[in-house]
Amino acid sequence: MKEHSLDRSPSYRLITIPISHYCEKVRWALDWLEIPYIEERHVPLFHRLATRSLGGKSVPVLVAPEVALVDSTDILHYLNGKNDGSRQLYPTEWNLRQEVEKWEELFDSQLGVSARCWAYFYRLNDREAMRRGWCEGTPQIEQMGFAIAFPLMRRIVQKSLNVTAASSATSLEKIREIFDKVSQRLSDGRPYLIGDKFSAADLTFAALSAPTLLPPEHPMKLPQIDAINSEMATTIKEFRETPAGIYALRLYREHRH
Ligand SMILES: N[C@@H](CCC(=O)N[C@@H](CS)C(=O)NCC(=O)O)C(=O)O
Repeated sequence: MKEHSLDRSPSYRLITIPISHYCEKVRWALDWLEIPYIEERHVPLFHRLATRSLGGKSVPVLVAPEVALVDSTDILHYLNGKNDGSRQLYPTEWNLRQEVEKWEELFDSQLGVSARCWAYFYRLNDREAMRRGWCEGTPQIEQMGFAIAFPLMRRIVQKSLNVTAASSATSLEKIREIFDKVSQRLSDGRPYLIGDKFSAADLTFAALSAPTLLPPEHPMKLPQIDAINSEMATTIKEFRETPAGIYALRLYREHRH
């Protein structure tokens, strides 16, 4: 369990799988809004023991004093009003807010799913990489479960997410399409996707594209580019050089502390 505040009793508990980029989206939102929380990490499959009783399946789940929220976007909406108001993830102006939500939905429903499938295609067979991504900061007993059952866990994840050479290729096309869309949007020199402020749309793009960019400021220890499969590394270098990639890496540098 990782405490992100000096406060002895934060009101929020964030249930995660360490490497999950949807969890990183919420972790980043909490950090950026400066809301104290405790992160409770689980190894995949074991996470269900924590999420089931809270009405969810997937992570992230945010347990707040009055409610448990089981979807990253619902969590961001909820958190937006929970800090001192000096920072907002959604603009107050209705039209701008609609736009932020539209981009966020595109990233949630397409980029996140595609980036995960593409990255797992290269990483899932690397037991040590998966141990780092799935086990860091999780309970000892779950880490023992990983040590014993990794081959089975890998098969379940492979099957449930349909990770194959063909689906990875299709996912890569989708990621490129979204990167092109974002690059196009930024081509007039704007610093952020909507308006002149960092918003949930920017945060979601950067967090969900992390598997395709490996930002150095990511709070998980992501692999060095020289240590991964060369085909994957070449594609990451390509993404890093696109306007969308440069922008996401800048967001990590400037807004992820
Ligand atoms: N729409 C959800 C998606 C979350 C999601 O796909 N989480 C994955 C981890 S990246 C997960 O928990 N998978 C395991 C499961 O569904 O049991 C959100 O935005 O919170």
